[in-house]
Amino acid sequence: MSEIKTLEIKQILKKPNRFQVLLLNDDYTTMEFVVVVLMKFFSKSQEAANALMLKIHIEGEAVCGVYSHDVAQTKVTQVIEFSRENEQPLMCIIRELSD
Ligand code: TYC
Repeated sequence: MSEIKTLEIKQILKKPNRFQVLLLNDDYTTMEFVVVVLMKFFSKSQEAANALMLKIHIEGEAVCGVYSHDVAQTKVTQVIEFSRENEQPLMCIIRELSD
């Protein structure tokens, strides 16, 4: 099979890359604020947001959602912007999922 045909087939079969969005723990962001962020940007219920916030607080980080690169980057930008507007140092990062 020609190299071009192989490349075309690979392109068609390629799974779209997925990206985890994580929140990181810190000593200053309030627990209440993290719960608000999880509900507002990651569509978590109050209970799920509370449990996830505590997981981040204890373990240092947690995956809040998995998205396409575009959506993941937008979440990070929105969360960081919203945090700085509210004088919170909360950090949000992207991690590429390896398949
Ligand atoms: N560790 C913070 C505190 O004790 C709470 C916190 C939780 C901060 C999760 C950031 O992503 C975070 N106030």
